[in-house]
Amino acid sequence: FTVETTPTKPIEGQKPGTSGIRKKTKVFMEGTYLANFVQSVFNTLQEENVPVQGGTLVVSGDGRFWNPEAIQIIIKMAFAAGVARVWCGTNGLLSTPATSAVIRMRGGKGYEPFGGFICSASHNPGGIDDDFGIKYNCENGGPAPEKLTNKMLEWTAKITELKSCSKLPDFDLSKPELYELPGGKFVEIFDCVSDHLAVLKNCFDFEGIKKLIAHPQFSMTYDSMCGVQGPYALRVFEKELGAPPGTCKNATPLPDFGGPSSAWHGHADPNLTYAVELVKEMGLNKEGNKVETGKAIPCFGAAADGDADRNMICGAQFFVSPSDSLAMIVANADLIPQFKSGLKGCARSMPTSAALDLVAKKKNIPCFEVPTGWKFFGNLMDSGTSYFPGKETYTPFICGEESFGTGADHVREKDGMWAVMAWLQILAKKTEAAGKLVSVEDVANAHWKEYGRNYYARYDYEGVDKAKAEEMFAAMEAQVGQLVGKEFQGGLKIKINDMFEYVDPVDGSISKKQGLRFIFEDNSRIIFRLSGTGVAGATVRLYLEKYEPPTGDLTQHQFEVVKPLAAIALELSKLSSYTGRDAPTVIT
Ligand code: VG1
Ligand code: CO
Repeated sequence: FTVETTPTKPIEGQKPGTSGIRKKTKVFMEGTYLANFVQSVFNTLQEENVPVQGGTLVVSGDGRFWNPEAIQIIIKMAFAAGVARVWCGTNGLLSTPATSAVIRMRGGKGYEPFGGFICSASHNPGGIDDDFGIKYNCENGGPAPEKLTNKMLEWTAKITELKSCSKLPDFDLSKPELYELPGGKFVEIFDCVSDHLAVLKNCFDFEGIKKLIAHPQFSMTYDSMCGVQGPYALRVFEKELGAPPGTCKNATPLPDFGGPSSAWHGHADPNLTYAVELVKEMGLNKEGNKVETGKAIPCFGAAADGDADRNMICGAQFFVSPSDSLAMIVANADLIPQFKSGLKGCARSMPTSAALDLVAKKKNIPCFEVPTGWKFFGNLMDSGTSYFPGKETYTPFICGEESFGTGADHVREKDGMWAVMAWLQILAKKTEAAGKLVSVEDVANAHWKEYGRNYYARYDYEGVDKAKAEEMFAAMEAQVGQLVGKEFQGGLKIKINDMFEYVDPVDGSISKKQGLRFIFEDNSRIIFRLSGTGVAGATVRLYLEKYEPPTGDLTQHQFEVVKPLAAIALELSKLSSYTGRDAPTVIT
């Protein structure tokens, strides 16, 4: 087969954001939009001496609209770039954490992949009128770091030609198969679940969790929200762990994640606002308040987003905030076999609550604070760690974000399934030790009694005018430092007011302007950031946190507790006058 070269011109705005590039699907479908970006990635890799020639590349996605077409385009471009083997999950499906597992672990046959493309806009809605996206992950299985994504952006601005083996026929991705092409090239389609499952089996005691699931008083529900998690959930929960049929809801991946007619309007984003079916089944409403359902409420409930790297954890009529979930998993890490040699460190994104820091301090392990986005955890996890069972270099590490992302160094992505298994493992061990069923709420209450509670909420102002939002941030930035010492209602006094900047402790790279912080003397925090995953206008994120010590009132409503802070935040930012908004679009 031959390589066709066609001229092209740079397309503006192909800047990778917090996690890959995301645009309206129709933008991706137009002309050579996708091809321009993919070629820019290959050009970057070649410049960086990544062994693309003769190498192995993973190409899959979360099953959203236009995934199959995009995958065929990428395969043909990959061969033109010199790739020898392309690996795809069945039906072109691989969850984001599974892609990471495949890149890291499937290479045992002498074909270590140099990286992978994930066709996904993650928690953004999918469909012809919604969002599409693409992320590139490196040979460690993690998202490309900023120094690489910056080079990709440079290439998108100077690209002149595209290379593709466009005469090749499309490949049938529907079942496991090895296609051999002339010139020693291969396309291999393999079961999308097994590699990730094998990794999870190294992390957890499946037999112990099985016993919990079989406990006569235990019941659970899991909502894949029509994202890519469906096949993984069915296999892990219903097949491996013996949960009854029907435990997994919305477990067939759909190109529009259920679309406008679904209860979550095709927005497969597991939180109190969008995970409508789960929230209802767990006897809650979108404020996290208890609601009577007239039905038996499961003991445990969880959900995943479109590409299954996010998780939401609930007990019966009980919501666990993601920052708390992270801290609670770390606090109980000794119950998880993965950490049997001891947890060596942990990390959180800057806006994530400091609940984790309290646990790390008590356990005497290092706790890192990185900018928002999983790519910043990679270097920390790679420094002195490698997860290949049987090798001593394994140095376990747990990371998480307030945005429903939790994971560890078994892969280099946040992992929705891992977080759920971690909770089930903790409940299983505690139940075994107590001789009676221990609930999610029991674990949370015990945690708060020991460490105190970091009441937390995030307000999102979606689709605001970008120029206005930038003006608002510029005004706050201009004032940085001047507000220290200023006192607000309730005696709250500003201790630190800065723009968060991160120096990577491993490679020294610097990331500036990662969010405005107002930290008060009692360690309450107000943080402002602009989202880097949206496709229309700008999204302002406002993060609010107030700490209550173990001796204080631990039973209040998290959204109520932070309201006075929200009032101060609006005063500090003049958000209403800049954006014209008097209420957030989503509170999580
Ligand atoms: C958001 C979250 C961030 C997360 C990112 C990708 O980014 O805040 O914590 O890592 O989404 O998640 P931003 O820039 O919009 O705040 V996913 O599941 O969409 O890959
Ligand atoms: Co995601």
